Order: sequence, then C-alpha cells, then structure tokens
Amino acid sequence: LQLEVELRQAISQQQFSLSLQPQVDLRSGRLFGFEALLRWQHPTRGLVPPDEFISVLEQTQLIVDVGYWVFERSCQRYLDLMGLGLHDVIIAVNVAADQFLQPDFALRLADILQKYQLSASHFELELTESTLVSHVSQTLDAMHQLKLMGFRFAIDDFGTGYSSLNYIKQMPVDTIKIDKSFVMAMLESSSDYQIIVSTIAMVQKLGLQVVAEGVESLAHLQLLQQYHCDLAQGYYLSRPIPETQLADFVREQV
Ligand code: G
Ligand code: G
Ligand code: MN
Ligand code: NA
Repeated sequence: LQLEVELRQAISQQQFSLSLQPQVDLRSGRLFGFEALLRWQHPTRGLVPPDEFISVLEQTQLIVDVGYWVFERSCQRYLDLMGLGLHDVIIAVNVAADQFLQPDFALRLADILQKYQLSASHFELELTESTLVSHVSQTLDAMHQLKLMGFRFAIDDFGTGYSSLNYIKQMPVDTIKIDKSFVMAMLESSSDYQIIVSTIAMVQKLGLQVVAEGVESLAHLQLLQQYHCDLAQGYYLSRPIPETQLADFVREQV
C-alpha cells in the first residue's frame, strides 16, 4: 500500500524515466530499433527493479496513466533519434492489458502522435500472450484499428503464456519475441534449443519477424544467426541505455 501511495506521486515528481535497449538486425548488423523500458528512481530507495513495481501499477490501474506517459516519453526520444539522423528505426513499447483495453486507447495514442507530429509506423506495441487471449474479440478490434493507424505489433515473452497459434494466425502481428528464458537456457538444454530453432522456423513460415531476447553471449548470437533469426536483443549487444545517454550511444554507432 505504501508502494501504491509512492507510485501515485512518481509521475508528478518526475521519478520515472525510460531506458532504451537496442534491437540489432542479425543479417546486416544494423540497429533496428529500441525497446523502451520503464525505470523508477525512488527518492530514498534508489532505482527500484521493475518486477517490484510493474505488478503494483497493474493491480492499481495506475499502469494506464503510466503507460501513456511511457508512450509520450518514447515519442520525445524518437524526435531525438531523428535529430541524430536516425529516421528508420522503431521504438517498441510494452502495453499492459488494462491499458490496451481502454476504449479510448487508440484515440489517446493518436493525440500524442499528433502533438509530436510523428507517424505510428515508428512504434511497435508489445502485448503478451495473456493480453491477447484474455478478451479475444475486443483485442482483435483494437488491434485492427491500431494497425490501420500504422502501428506495428509484437507478441512479447512468446512461449511462456497460453497463446493459441489459432488466435495469433488471425491477428495483425508483425513480430514475435522469443522469451529470454529459452535463449538463456539454449546452450545447456536441448529442449530449449529445439524450442528456439522450431520457433524461428515457424515464425518465419508465417511471414513474421522473430526477435530473440536475453542474448547474453557470442555463442547465443552465433547460434541465432545460424538459424536465421531476424533480430536480437540482450546484454551481449547492449544493456538498456538510460535516456540521458541515448544521444552518446547513437553517435558511437555511426
Ligand atoms: O528491464 P526489465 O527489468 O525492464 O523489465 C521487467 C519487466 O517489466 C518486463 O516484463 C517488461 O515487459 C516490464 N516493463 C518494462 N517497462 C514497461 C512499461 O513501460 N510498461 C509495461 N506494461 N511493462 C513494462
Ligand atoms: O518486456 P520484457 O518482458 O521482454 O522485458 C525485457 C526484460 O529483459 C527487461 O527486464 C530487460 O532489462 C531484460 N533483459 C534484456 N536483455 C537481457 C539479457 O540479456 N539478460 C537478462 N537476464 N535480461 C535481459
Ligand atoms: Mn517487452
Ligand atoms: Na519479453
């Protein structure tokens, strides 16, 4: 409860920030985009890990307002990227179920895009499997509307939830993100290895893009390249970059 009270003040007191983690194209080696990750700098306790507060934001519905804050902040960072000469990267934003199911979700995003004169096509909305299967018809309607506006969609933490391939087949999804638990175990566990290999093949047969998360070593990267995984994200490539250091990171890239 104390946490809830503190989280209510966190936006107005500017305690939230974003970190941006690069996604790299494994064929060209080029920067494909970034995932925006929320960070909370508590006034006395310091940086609080997301697993300690995201669930509280979700339980209290605070995730709705924080989610719009994250999207707006991502737009601001996108303008910075354009100013640095990057025009064709994307920013992927995590969207919680309760936010996605708000009746005015698409309208609110449209307002924010309008404010910054940005196109929806620069952004990918990451939904989890549980979000997608919880309210199927409502979710599908919202996805089609947002897709028409130009947003990309990713299924996050793929393989850990109850996604039915039958639903996913009908959804306007662009990208599947293989959960980091599989990647992190793939060198030791043959079942995780086989899950990775077959997920990459299946996703590509569906004509979608596949991202491996949790890439922590060169060995991971080389195996993923061998199986023609499209994109990778993980500590081996880059830790999430605090937004204040984003410009320096981009300048080092070119
Ligand atoms: O860096 P990492 O520890 O940030 O993130 C931990 C978890 O928090 C991940 O599951 C991630 O999806 C979630 N998360 C991070 N940022 C956001 C956000 O802006 N919105 C939502 N809904 N979840 C987020
Ligand atoms: O949204 P999602 O659940 O995918 O959140 C991504 C999470 O994974 C964030 O907490 C991010 O900090 C974390 N992460 C990113 N790269 C790595 C990695 O290489 N190893 C581990 N253990 N975690 C990672
Ligand atoms: Mn994510
Ligand atoms: Na994930």
